[in-house]
Amino acid sequence: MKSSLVILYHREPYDEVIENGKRVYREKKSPNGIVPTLKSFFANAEASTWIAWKQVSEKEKTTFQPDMTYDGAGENCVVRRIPLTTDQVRDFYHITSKEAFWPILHSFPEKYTSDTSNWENFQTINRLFAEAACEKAADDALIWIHDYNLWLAPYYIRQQKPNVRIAFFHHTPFPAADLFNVLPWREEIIDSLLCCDLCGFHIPRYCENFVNAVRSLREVEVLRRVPVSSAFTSFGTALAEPEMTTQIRYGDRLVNIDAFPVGTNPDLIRDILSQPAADQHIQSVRDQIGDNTFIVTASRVDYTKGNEETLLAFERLLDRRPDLIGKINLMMVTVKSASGMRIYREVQRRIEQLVGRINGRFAQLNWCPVILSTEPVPYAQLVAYFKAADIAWITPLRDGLNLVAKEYVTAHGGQDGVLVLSEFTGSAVELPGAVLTNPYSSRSMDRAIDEALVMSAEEKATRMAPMYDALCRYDVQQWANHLFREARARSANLNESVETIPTSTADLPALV
Ligand code: GDG
Repeated sequence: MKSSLVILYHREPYDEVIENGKRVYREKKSPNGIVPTLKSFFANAEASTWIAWKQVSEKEKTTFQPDMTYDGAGENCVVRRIPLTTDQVRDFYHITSKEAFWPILHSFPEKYTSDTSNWENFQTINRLFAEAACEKAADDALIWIHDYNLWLAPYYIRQQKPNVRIAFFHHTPFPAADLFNVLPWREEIIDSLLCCDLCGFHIPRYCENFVNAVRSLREVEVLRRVPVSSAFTSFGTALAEPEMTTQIRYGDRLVNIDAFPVGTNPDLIRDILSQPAADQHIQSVRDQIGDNTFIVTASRVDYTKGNEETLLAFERLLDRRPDLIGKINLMMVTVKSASGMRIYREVQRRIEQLVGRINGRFAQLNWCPVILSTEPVPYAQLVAYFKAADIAWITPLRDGLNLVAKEYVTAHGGQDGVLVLSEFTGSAVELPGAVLTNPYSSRSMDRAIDEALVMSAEEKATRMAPMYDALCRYDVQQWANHLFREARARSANLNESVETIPTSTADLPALV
């Protein structure tokens, strides 16, 4: 049976573990993120395919069974694994994606190099994903592709399946056109994205950046521009946009562009916090730090995440405010990269060095100012830390969205807590009650943490309540629903859809 829904996502929808010498498939250890939501659509479709890559040895490749089903999804819900060798994964994921695309996407051109990239390998892997999608998809299926690693998949799919609906969601920022155009493969990437019916981004700024990049390279007609939804800040901060283009025509094709950020799962967070284990975690934090101010920050080890800037600001705070010595704790959970990439090792080394310096300068026998964890913390425990924390301090230099900021607000139920958030995260234009800060400016960073430390209980509630309400209304389920609703409304072919369709961002009232 052909699939009506095909999801292209780099990771498989389960954890694969070896138990007593046998391979078993388990629910993912981390219940957060978008996978559980995508999985519910995948499992509930009459027939669906989830396409991911899987690293195999040359020997395993010969006997590899690409298709599998798992308990909890119907027998017509198939996971297709694209077998990739260690070298293919390294070139695709750790080199081309992380040394060329990632720095450009996050506006770090000084860290960019294409010299090491293997573009042919990137093309091959994207083609393999596309071929698998075309083999599985019904002629009018919805094919939902995730992120820049699969930039070329729309092009290869469109060649073979002119009438499928292709929706692409970009999880990272889309940079300004003059940065994007540094990529030597810019035309192939843009030509591929122009094969989509719907290109989704977290926020209006990324849509605008995408359209500007398209217009610099191809002659397109802008069919529709709208004021941005009131869910987004439209002026006064780094990533604000007052208007956005939502539909363009390229040849005989209509491409819809839309901003719909990923949400959190408030039910899951509330459920975690209602368990006795959460109370125990929170109590244990309090037992250990007493009445001290507890600040939390969580991320992956990545130069984009601004952990060094947070640590430097914390060190300046302790220098400026001797009254805080012994009375404040910063917990930094920054999970080290599994890939062992050199650039991430350097970032981790620098973080560890700074933490060592701060603790070395200020620690006392019974007080350690910075608690660092580079190992992943179980999600339930992380949520308990969020709930226990007086302040979340999240200062990426660039971040597509930042779900941690949203999870912190959700964990506090709109009642208390302070979110200090970098203006250069996508969530900054969704969370106007945060204390916004510019991580490129020490003065701005210092001002923001000072403001957070003296904020009254009334002001905290006034800022947090509307953000919490918005996050509950527009959760991760709504994010996925939004895509399905919009993708269904779009037609693959201009001849079938001469009318321009009112854009979704103009009718996103649920977010407001
Ligand atoms: C990419 C984009 C965009 C963190 N530490 C631990 C842990 N986490 C969880 C958080 C959160 C998730 O991981 C991280 O999500 P973010 O959105 O903050 O960041 P990225 O991983 O960079 O995600 C980003 C996102 O895609 C979605 O489109 O927002 O901009 O870069 O859920 O809570 N989870 C566990 N242990 C930890 O130690 N279990």
